[in-house]
Amino acid sequence: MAALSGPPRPVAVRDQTGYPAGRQQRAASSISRITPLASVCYRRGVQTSAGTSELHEKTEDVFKVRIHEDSFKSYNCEAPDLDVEITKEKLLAMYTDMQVVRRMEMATDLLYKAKLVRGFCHLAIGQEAISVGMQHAIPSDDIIITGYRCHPFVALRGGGVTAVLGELMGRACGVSIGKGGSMHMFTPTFFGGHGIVGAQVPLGTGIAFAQKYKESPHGVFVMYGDGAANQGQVFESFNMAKLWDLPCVFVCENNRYGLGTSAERSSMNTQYYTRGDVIPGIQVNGMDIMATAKAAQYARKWTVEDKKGPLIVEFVTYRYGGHSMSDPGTTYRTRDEVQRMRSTQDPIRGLQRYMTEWEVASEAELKALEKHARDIVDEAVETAKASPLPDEKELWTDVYYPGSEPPFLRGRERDEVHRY
Ligand SMILES: Cc1ncc(C[n+]2csc(CCOP(=O)(O)OP(=O)(O)O)c2C)c(N)n1
Ligand SMILES: [Mg+2]
Repeated sequence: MAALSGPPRPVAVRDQTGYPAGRQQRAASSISRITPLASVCYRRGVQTSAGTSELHEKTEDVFKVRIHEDSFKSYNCEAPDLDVEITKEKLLAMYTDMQVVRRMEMATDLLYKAKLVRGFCHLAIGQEAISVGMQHAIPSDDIIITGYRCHPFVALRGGGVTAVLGELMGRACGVSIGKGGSMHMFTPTFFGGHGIVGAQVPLGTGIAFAQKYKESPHGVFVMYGDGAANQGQVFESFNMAKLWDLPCVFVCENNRYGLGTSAERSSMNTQYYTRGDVIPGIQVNGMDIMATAKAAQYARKWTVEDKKGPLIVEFVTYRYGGHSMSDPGTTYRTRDEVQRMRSTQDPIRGLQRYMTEWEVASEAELKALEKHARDIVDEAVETAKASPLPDEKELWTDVYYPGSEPPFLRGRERDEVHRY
């Protein structure tokens, strides 16, 4: 509510480096302690301010928009063009979805602190323009696979909010019947949720191979973080994907930090869109939903419709929280930096600016949508809390693909044996 009623408009901070002021200096000094500076490739990236696209023309319910000229960079390909046409209906749907996924993550944070969610838990607050932008840009039956920051994708791609929260609380209504918890969540078009850094990249490449083999019309969006980008298996996947020109978009969510360290301290080249060698890439302002949606559309056309093989899409974004619930996220970056990003580059506030300035919706209508999102999440929290724990028999289900089970399965103790 504060974001809607409060006066601060998204400020068009033209931080051409893509990094908040002061960070370069701090990062450079930390790097110099551990590695020769010469090995660090640091180039200017896209700007990452939300709310910098401008309305050009409006006819009835169609908005012709020009994305900010510093929103894309490209490597071995043309950058996406800056013009977008978008309907009022789409803008309203995007806004609602962004509010819902943020509220869902905020509810998860509270449930975790109340010890109703346990174990590992990674929130995507601050990165909503990516999941929601992609969701609205690609067909609902294209496939997405990601690492641990997966809750928004599950909710958006058919799982729904109750099934995410139920799964996190280990309840029977969870999308994996409460047996998986965070990261172990799937829908027919979302292949998880993976806890081993980078492991989903070869899996996603394999799924893309299957699409090509079956001559399916679907693309696969394989997501990974800036930390995961240094994994060997990522480069092996790049190799195979290009060798066979698979319909595979490699999507790097560069939120500038891995687990307890910054991208500059861990990557010899922080321009992740250039790291595919002969695979072209684009770098995208990951805080402006106009840019993220446009980039996802461009990538799909490149890989699926035009069959040009894989493409790397690097979204430059920011996570407001730590890596996981056990990381306060303030030991390797300053509170000021987080605060500055929240108050000047928030993706939801950026979209709010468009909605009011382009007269898509009044402040009152936006407040009503925000309340609607809050109601959806509040109701989902109550439904999930009321859901029972999974039945004990579920311990033995979903271990093997139906029909391929062995005669029996051993439990925790030698004499605890289940016969199928
Ligand atoms: C193979 C492997 N190595 C190390 C870890 C521990 N680990 C978990 S997340 C992480 C960093 C990931 O950073 P990034 O890919 O940037 O993702 P972000 O948390 O920023 O979304 C590490 C090192 C792991 N889970 N798996
Ligand atoms: Mg990261």
